[in-house]
Amino acid sequence: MKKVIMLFLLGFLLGGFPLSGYAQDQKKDGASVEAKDAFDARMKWWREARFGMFIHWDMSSIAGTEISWSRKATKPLDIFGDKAGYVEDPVYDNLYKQFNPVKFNAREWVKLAKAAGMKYLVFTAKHHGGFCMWDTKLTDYSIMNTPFKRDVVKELAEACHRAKMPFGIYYSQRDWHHPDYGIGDNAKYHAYIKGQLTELLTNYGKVDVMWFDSYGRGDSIQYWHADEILALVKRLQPQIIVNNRSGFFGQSVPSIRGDFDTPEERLGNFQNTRPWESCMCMVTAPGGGWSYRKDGKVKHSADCLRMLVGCATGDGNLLLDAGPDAQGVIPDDQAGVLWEVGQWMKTYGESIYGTRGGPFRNGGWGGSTYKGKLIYLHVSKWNDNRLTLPPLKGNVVKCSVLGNRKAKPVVEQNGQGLVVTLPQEHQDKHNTVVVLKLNAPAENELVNGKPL
Ligand code: H79
Repeated sequence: MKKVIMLFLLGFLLGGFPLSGYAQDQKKDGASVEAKDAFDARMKWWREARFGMFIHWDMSSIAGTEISWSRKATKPLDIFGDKAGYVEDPVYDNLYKQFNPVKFNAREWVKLAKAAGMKYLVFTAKHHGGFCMWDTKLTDYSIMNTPFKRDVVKELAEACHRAKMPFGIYYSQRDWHHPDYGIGDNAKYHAYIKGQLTELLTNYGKVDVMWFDSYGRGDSIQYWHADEILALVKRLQPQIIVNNRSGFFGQSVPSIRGDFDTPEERLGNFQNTRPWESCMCMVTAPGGGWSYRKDGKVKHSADCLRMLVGCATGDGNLLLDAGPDAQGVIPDDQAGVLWEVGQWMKTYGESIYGTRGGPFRNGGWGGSTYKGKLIYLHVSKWNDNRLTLPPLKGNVVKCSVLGNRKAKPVVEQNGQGLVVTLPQEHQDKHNTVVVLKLNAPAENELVNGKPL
């Protein structure tokens, strides 16, 4: 009996005061700040992964217009208002009745992500339009009321678990379909969100990433109670990694900063003091390109690789987005780019995975990553056949070009700087990866943690 009471008390303590808080946020009450070691341990796989797949998908793929944004309705509280209305509400709101993506195969998606060299996957369980891609008991506006009737979140979670691919859930707190969001009974909407998150974080095994996407206007804490929601998420999945959008992103509140920053549709700046992840579309289309777009144009694989290298050299991750079609298939043009990216990663992946950005600050010439005693210079722009960088403390004991055994780069070092020379014939037109081996850990080159 005593044991039961103890356990109950412990549960209450764990629930009431989440032990896993945030390393960077010193709470004033001194309670429950996660130690740096624990934070680093929790973030380890994610940091090493560097590259993940984002998937935006629901019945908007039938119209081939932008997910949620193309629903013409006013978007209550949304900071951007109604700028991308294409589909009349009665049409958009009935699309789901025809949604029957019979070619959907979760394992194929995971296989494709793996082939691209992606190390985790984040899926839109619910976007701003409010349609739910799982078997939720809290609304009828879900995949279970389509002709398809299959729990897509469940199938994806299972496929990821089976492939040992960390699985993340995107959940939009904005919900332009729910009568209580922003304009109705806020307490009811708050309960709805908590109920849905409880389903998502209880019924699908381990969830590795929680990707929120902000509320519309309103105080993150007083009105939206984002701190309470975050505590619930952490209680249900203690090791989960949460982004910085659990509140209203127009308002920065330390207690809900989460674990990583989220530059959107742009590369993040160099930042090694706090993890970050750029989310970017593989497809370019007016007003978006996140979901399947019939008017979309897929980017070139070289552009996607530039984005990935830009993130890694800036010490961040890239979450590259794909938009499957109404059949449930990632279209050939997108799949082709993913495959090409994967081919590159086979040779050059060691300069991305498990590295940190630096010790040189990235810039017009390219950028660098490091791991142990190795520095990987990702050079996109040579000055004829030379690259000049700030001096290093350590000695370069070996220099080579990744994927090109014939190239013999020459390194000269002195107090003024470091000069790498490589004949043009060995320069890659997009990115030459030069490997410098030092006689000491590359991390020592940082000055008070800052890049050169
Ligand atoms: O899910 C993706 C976007 O739909 C979502 N976040 C990513 C991950 C997002 N929600 N809000 N925003 C992005 C910011 C709003 C951008 C906008 Fe627009 C620019 C709204 C109006 C102009 C996008 C482009 C929608 C219409 C045009």
